[in-house]
Amino acid sequence: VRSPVRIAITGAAGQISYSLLFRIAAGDMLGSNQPVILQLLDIPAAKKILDGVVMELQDCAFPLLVDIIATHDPLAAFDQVDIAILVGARPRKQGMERKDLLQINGDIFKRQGQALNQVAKRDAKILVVGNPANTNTLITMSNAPDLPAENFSGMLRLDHNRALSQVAMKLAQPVSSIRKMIVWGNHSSTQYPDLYHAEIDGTKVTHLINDQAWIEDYFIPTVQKRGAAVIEARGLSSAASAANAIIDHLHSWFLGTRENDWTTMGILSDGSYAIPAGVIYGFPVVCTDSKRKIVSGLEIDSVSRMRLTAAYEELVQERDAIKQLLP
Ligand code: NAX
Repeated sequence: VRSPVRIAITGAAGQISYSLLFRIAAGDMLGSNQPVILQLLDIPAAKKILDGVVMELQDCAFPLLVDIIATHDPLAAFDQVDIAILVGARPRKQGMERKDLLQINGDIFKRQGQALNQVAKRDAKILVVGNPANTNTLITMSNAPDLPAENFSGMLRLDHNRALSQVAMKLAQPVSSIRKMIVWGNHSSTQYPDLYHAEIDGTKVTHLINDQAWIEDYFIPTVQKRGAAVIEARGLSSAASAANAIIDHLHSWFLGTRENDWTTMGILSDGSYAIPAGVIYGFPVVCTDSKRKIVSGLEIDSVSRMRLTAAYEELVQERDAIKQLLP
């Protein structure tokens, strides 16, 4: 029997977690032979709800769920963790500027980065979901200097999955037939869902679609604005699909991407594709043996280049706005 993996989840009383925790405990993320310990963090004001979530986890009698810890102390939640999924953040309230949100949430991720640095396993892998996800990843990573930078990522998998589904519906093909999708840049409306490398059975998806207007006027904006469309329809932001993307992101990271394919992760830029080092940026990555590598050598045409640059510039602005949170 394998020893259990310790997984911290922050914002554990929130709506994404309500779709996430049960799937992790059921084995969807790390496989049906991998026991898990859930270390759940939320703020004191959410204690009663968190207690209820713990009751429901207990009531599922999941064979893989070895233990549950529920706490409002980051040092207890991150103690000896192998994986930390940082979901918890303050939602944007009416009248709040994006800048205010950056500051309030940035401070949460600064403190959580420091706590991870103190008590997480030295090879822990950290996924940041709370918005603005890319910049929060940078803040967390920068405040955890003893943990390797390559073990941090921001989530763009929901955007990646949204892009796959739009193409699958357009071509009436199974989602699994589509390979080599990319969503470059920021988890925001400047993201660039890039179809120009995507293939089905070795044929370029752009040839199969053969409709430039659909790509420019429908596909790209639909994927970019999907989060807002879900809020408009549901009155709440994406939750089950976000939880599913978390499962997919970590599944790919730990169990590998499939052959002749890749996925999108927000990772620290290293100069690849002429994106200067020092921001968390969506890149195509291949994962093997729990390590990831940016796919190299893809051609970027001039129109795509403008979109890549726009996303980079937004990330630099976000970084400038929170630079006092970076040590
Ligand atoms: P909810 O408001 O339902 O839940 C957030 C939870 O975090 C609450 O229980 C709250 O008490 C808790 N929390 C607040 N401050 C905390 C702290 N300092 N430590 C621990 N917990 C804390 O939000 P939910 O819908 O679950 O969304 C969570 C975050 O994910 C938001 O920031 C949201 O914007 C972001 N998203 C990111 C996505 C991505 O693709 N990267 C997509 C979905 C989602 O919009």
